[in-house]
Amino acid sequence: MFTKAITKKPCRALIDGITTSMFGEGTPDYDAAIRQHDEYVATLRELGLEVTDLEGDERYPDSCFVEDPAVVMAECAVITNPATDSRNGEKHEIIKTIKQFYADDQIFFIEAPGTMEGGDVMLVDKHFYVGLSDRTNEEGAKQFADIVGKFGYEVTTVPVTEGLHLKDFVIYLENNNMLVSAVMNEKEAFKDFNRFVVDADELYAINSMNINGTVLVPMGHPKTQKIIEDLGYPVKVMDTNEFRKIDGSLTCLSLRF
Ligand code: CIR
Repeated sequence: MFTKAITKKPCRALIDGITTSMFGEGTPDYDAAIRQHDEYVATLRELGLEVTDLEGDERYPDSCFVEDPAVVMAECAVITNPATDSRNGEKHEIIKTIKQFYADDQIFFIEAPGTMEGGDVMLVDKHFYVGLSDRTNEEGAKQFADIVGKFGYEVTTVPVTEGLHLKDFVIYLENNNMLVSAVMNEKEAFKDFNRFVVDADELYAINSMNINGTVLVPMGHPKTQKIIEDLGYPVKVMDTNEFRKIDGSLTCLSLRF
């Protein structure tokens, strides 16, 4: 069960967020992004989480995507080392909030030349799957494995070849169920899971998010929504369209623990 989340409001500089346009074209609208973010925070609260919603930070256009500068779990928090210049400083900000929830000896760091972003980190029980991507390198994954290994977690690395982060292409829904892209469906690492392949025209909906049994699904993906509903999960449809324009999806907007 998740009891807490950290979120951060979008800033006006969001329009300068990094994008590959892999999921959508255009420039985010700040006011619409604020409304969508407010709804996201309200939904987490409705689902029982105590949410610390931080103020926007104009120095970092992508800083609402708090999932990337830290990875949190019951025993510890890992401050990552975001790979891009415009995002790297986010780690110095998020640690201030992490320190409200974790003691100094529970906080660890990925150090250069290691890079990592939380969007590449997926937890299944006591097993982390870490995407090797443009944002997370082998050295980052190795440092992460050394840190979390002390707490009994296993780590398996998975190459990310289709776009930004691992969790854009595979997500764990609990109960051994996973949403996967056709590419992730072929990975040995995921062979023992019940895998549900999401159609290419709905790839963005792979990044759905199970919060204490309810699955948040991005608006406009009826086939994926049906897969999730047919599995028996209550679904809450979320509008994330402004974040989607800069490669942002549901999990990236929070740290959950
Ligand atoms: C970036 O390129 O870093 C942002 N525009 C999007 C980050 C999305 N993060 C995530 O999925 N964890």
